[in-house]
Amino acid sequence: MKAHEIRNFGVTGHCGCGKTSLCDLMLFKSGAVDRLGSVDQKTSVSDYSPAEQEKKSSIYSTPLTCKYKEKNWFFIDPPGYNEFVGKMMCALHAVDSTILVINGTNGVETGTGRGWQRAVELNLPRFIYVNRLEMEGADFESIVNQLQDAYGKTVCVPFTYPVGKESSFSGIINILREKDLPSGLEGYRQTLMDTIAESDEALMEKYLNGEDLNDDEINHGLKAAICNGSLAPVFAGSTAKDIGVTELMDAINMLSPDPLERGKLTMRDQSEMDISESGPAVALAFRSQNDAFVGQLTFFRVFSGTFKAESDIFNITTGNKDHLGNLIMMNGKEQTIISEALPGMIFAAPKLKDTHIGNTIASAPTVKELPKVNYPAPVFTYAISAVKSGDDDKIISSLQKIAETDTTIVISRHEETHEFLLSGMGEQHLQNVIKKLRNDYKVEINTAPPKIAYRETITASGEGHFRHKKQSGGHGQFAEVYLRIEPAQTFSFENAVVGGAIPKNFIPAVEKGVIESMAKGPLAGCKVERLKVTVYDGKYHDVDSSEMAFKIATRRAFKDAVDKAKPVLLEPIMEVIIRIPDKYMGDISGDLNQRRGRILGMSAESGLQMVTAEVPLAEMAKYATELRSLTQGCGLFEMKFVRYEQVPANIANEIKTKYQASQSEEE
Ligand SMILES: Nc1nc2c(ncn2[C@@H]2O[C@H](COP(=O)(O)OP(=O)(O)O)[C@@H](O)[C@H]2O)c(=O)[nH]1
Ligand SMILES: [Mg+2]
Repeated sequence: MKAHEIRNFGVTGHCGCGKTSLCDLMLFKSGAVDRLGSVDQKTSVSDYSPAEQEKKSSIYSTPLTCKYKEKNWFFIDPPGYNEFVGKMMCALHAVDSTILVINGTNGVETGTGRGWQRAVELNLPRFIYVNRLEMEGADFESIVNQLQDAYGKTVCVPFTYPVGKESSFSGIINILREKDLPSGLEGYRQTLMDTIAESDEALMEKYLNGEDLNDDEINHGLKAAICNGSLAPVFAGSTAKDIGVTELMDAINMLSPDPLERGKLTMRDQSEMDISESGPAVALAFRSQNDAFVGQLTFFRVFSGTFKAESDIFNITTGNKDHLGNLIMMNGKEQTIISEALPGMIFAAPKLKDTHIGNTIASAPTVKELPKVNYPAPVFTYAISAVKSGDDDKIISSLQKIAETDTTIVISRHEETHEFLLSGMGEQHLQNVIKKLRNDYKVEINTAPPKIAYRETITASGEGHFRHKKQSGGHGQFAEVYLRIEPAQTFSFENAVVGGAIPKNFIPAVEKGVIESMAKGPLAGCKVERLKVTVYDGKYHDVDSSEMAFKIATRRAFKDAVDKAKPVLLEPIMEVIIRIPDKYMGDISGDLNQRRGRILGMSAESGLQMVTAEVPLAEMAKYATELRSLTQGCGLFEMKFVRYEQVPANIANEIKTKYQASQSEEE
């Protein structure tokens, strides 16, 4: 095998558009398998795991391989569901181009927009395959219009065109090669020829002189345009009827880049590295798997150089050494042992000690790290606890194991609420994690909505006073403190005591008392912030005063001051970005209103509507699930914290009442 004979691509698109079926058909047509796999009959080469067969849909990014007309293909079939978006993003870091599959009856969907956008961000050439055209209601022309509106009129141009429609869809016309092109399609040929000419000056000159371009020139121009993103050729087809797929496969061979044609690699530190078969070897770990069936496997994409079996490697990301034993070429669950892995190849390595998803491995320690793999931030969180006490450590270590194979799972402990949090891409995503904990790790957890980390502050100045005096047996306790508090941007503490009313050595105790009080505010037991505290007077007693006495007096004086300073509750406000098909706009904005949200802007992006809004976190707890049902699974969202804002009075009162009730219960 030679690197320039390798083609490496990922298949993307909305779930259910037919990605996996296309992969199965391509494997069959290439002769890699002698029976056509089927998602529906649970015989798919790609969706081979029991969980995928049960679901009849992809859960993992499956590496596949075949030889098609002299080219060795390595391709990845990632899952399309929102909750698996992290896996799709990792997979796209491992490929050289993409096939974006579109459901011919549905057109551009959120999964389409996301696949397109990720490919653009990663500079991946895009081939578009409009599938299911034999179905009733499928309309190629209107999908082309949609694509052109969304991604550019001269970018998404039909390369093949359907003959017949719906049940009479019987074949395709090749726009560039067809001798008697129907007159309505002339415009597409013209656009393609213009694009080809624009890709290269010599071609442009010839073209403008009215000379015909030969096949090599046409292919050269097409490939250049596809590689620089100015053309995303659109293919018409039906996987079910095996129409249009051969043309797509031939185009992959002829028009997609080989692994040496990426130019230079731009590394994480922006330095550049030449790609070659013979230089230092570098690869990215894009998936890891540790399940009962195959044990631990890490999947890599080689970017440059050649990795050998039984060789030492350097994990550039962690700085540790590791060792490659067997190199395995994967085709679904089929494993073939290989002796070396070239640029463009995808291979798996068993039992690596210390190499995780996103890590860069290399044959030499001086190789730089590959660009960072960006994962989406989690959007759904449970507060978790062990069902059986004593299981805590086991739960954490099991979750860490699971998170190693799924980068969108995050385990954390909240600093303010002290809860253990399990975060992911949606309720179903986390339910799957819990199922895995139960079945594979034999531990059970309770889940609850996470507490909101409210905060408290004051809106006016206030003074507080407390005299702590206690006579208990021997010597007593005595301290008296006067505090002034006022709103400020950040916290500060000032000592304004004159004449030694409180001796200097007790001032630190006063400050400590203030800081301790601020950890648990009087309104709802939350962190208090944004205020300046001044101690300006007090009294002490030679024998009975102590640090403890001053801390106690300070706490009570602080509460007294806060009560008088018009205290309010603050809540975290999130910036929320929602991507939905146009038709859900009305429902989504109405729903945001109900959540006390403020819409900041709307715009079209990658064929979808993008809504930017600010919404209190308290209203977003179940949004992942609710957006799903509002949009029939089509909506996507992401959110990040922006700032704290005052909680409206009616809601603040509810929170305070609840807190006071829980306090009196405790007492
Ligand atoms: N009618 C029809 N169904 C198809 C076609 N391609 C795939 N399907 C069906 O669409 C469903 C989803 O296909 P799958 O390949 O799992 O989609 P994925 O989620 O994109 O991987 C399955 O039931 C397939 O049999 C097609 O060309 N025509
Ligand atoms: Mg699939």
